[in-house]
Amino acid sequence: MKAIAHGSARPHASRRHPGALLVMGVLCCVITASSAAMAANASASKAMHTQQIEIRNFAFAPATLTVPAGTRVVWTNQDEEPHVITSAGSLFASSKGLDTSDSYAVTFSKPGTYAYYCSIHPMMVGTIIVQ
Ligand SMILES: [Cu+2]
Repeated sequence: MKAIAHGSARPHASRRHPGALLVMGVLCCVITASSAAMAANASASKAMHTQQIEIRNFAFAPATLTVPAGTRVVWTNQDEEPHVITSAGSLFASSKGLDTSDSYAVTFSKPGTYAYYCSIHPMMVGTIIVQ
């Protein structure tokens, strides 16, 4: 019993120890958090390289899309009608006729303004601004 009572003087010593462990734990958390943040950044920049454009109700959404150079733009037709992505001025290759749920992808590596339209429904227009 006396030994346990004597041990009550120890909490000072044993307190320091958990403190050191806590510092190590915090450092460990900081390192883990920063590598998690780096991983998140990596996936965010990867996601930035693909942008989706929906074709719905005879319109492109968004109609105007601004992207950094190197971005892959993917059009997906959500309409029952077929659509054809056609570059105004033939700056990029035209798609084939896109049926429902079909996609067409173009990677824009050079900065510029790329107007396009649907060759079946020429009133459907869109613009991609590559920076
Ligand atoms: Cu169309």
